[in-house]
Amino acid sequence: MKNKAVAEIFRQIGEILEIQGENPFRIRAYLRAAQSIESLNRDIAKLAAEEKLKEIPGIGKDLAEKIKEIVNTGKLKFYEQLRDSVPEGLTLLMSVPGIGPKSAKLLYEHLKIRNINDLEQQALAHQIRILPGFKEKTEENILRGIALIKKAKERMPLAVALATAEEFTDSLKKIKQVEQIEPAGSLRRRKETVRDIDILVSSRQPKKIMDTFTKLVQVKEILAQGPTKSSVLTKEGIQVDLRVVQPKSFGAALLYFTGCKEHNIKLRQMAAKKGVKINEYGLFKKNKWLAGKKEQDIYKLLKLNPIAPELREDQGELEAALKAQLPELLELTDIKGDLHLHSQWSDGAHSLGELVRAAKVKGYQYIAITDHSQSVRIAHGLSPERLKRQIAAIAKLNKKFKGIKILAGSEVDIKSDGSLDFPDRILKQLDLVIAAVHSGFKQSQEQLTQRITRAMENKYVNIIAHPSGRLLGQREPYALDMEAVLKQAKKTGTWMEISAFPDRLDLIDINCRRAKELGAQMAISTDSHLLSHLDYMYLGVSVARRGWLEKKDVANTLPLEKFLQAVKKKR
Ligand code: DGT
Ligand code: CA
Repeated sequence: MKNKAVAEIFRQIGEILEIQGENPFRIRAYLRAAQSIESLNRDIAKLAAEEKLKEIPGIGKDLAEKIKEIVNTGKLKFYEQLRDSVPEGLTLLMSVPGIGPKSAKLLYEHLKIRNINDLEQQALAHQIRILPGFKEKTEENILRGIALIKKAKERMPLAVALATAEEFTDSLKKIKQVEQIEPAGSLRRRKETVRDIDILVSSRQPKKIMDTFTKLVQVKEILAQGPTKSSVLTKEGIQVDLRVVQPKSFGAALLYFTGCKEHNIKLRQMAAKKGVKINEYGLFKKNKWLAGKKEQDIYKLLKLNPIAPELREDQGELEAALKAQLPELLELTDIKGDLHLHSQWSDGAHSLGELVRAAKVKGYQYIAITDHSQSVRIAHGLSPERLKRQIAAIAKLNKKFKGIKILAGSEVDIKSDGSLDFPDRILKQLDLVIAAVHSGFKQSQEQLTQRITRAMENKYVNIIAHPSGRLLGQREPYALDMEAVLKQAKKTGTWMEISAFPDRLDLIDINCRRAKELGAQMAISTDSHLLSHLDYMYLGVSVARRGWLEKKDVANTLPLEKFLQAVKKKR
């Protein structure tokens, strides 16, 4: 997929224009386009070929032409000329989260920084705080930005790993000697980021599998090739390990290579206490093989309830399995509606009707349209006047569409003092209200915590969206006393959103679990801006499962009537 490449070029154009002091609207157009292309889960080359580029939010005629040029020729003349007009070190500096064009320019002029390592050295040697306009704090921010870049290079987001793994498993399944195939490792545990992809195959002819694997079109480099284990790098630099085992050992190997390591160690100790031994080949008693074909067989002999891969993090799951106290985890099919959707009325790409039709295909009983509120100008937030018209439009749609309820909602901005972007007399007219922070991320922990907990006190606020504000690989969560926020969620009956959007996945798993312990409820939503984003729901469900959540912990598992009652409960 060329999506990343195109997004990167647009982002850099935006940043160079910023250094050159260009028109802010022009800059923003590029940055916004970059963002929506990056979060697209469709192949941009395909959209270009089908003349569908304009479906992407923020892509007009000019940008569509530029995308076509990149897709067809691999480069963009306009960008190359622009790039030649600024020194390389400068663009590099701007790629560090937290360094804007102005700071980049100053740093470049004073310190002649050429790469990230230079910058890190200078920050560690405290050479930045002595520059005019810089402070100790800037130095810390820069180091944090560098750490983020390094971390993002080491681990990919789950959605990327899943898509890559699927490409490989789809190709490998075509080999007739493959008996079973399953991705293992952190991917199978659905960890939010993944370092490398582990795929497990059972076959009686491993050599044949290995030969095909290392020659797949996705492979750029072979790191290791052996009779039962091979490692390759894809064109995107992702490492994929393939192991082939005998069918008799598939379950045992799957258990072993799913991990996590600490979970495995504890499981082995539990087995040892029962006088048996487990390894990647099976379960043995005095060297006699007793089980190994299926994971289930091994659990059964150990008198453990089967443990879902998402729970295997050594967080008490083995103890719970022994006592038959594992949670009955939420499933994707439990979700009855999506509660956070953007339409063309703000920064979404589609009309209300298109969203409803797509939600019906998903089998949802209800959805909430939650466009932005007036203060979020970049996203074309709705004024009270436009919101009123939208509510009327939704009422019409509810007459037109049967079998699905469309809730008129809003994603209301939480202002810096915790007040909301719309007064109560407007919120009152809505069926569902989501509140979220969109700016002022740098406030102190105390301010941010107060700001959000205050918003939760409002009786019309049903949900706090993407509560921590983090963006995987791009932005750390803002300072927040999450414990206080979760307690407030319980106290006020406000639901915490699990954003299923791939680079958000926010609340994170451990906070979901804590929220559940405190008796708070969650809502899982996609924050869709494109119809294809509706498909991300499964990612949110993965987070919930890793957080030990059950159906009862998630509000949008309720059937329509009960859900409508629950929404009104706070009022
Ligand atoms: P990652 O790749 O860092 O996102 O995380 P994992 O969990 O996929 O780790 P990886 O790829 O190093 O290894 C895959 C699985 O293999 C791991 O989850 C558990 C198992 N494993 C790896 N090394 C060991 C080990 O030293 N002891 C045991 N018991 N299991 C191991
Ligand atoms: Ca791995």
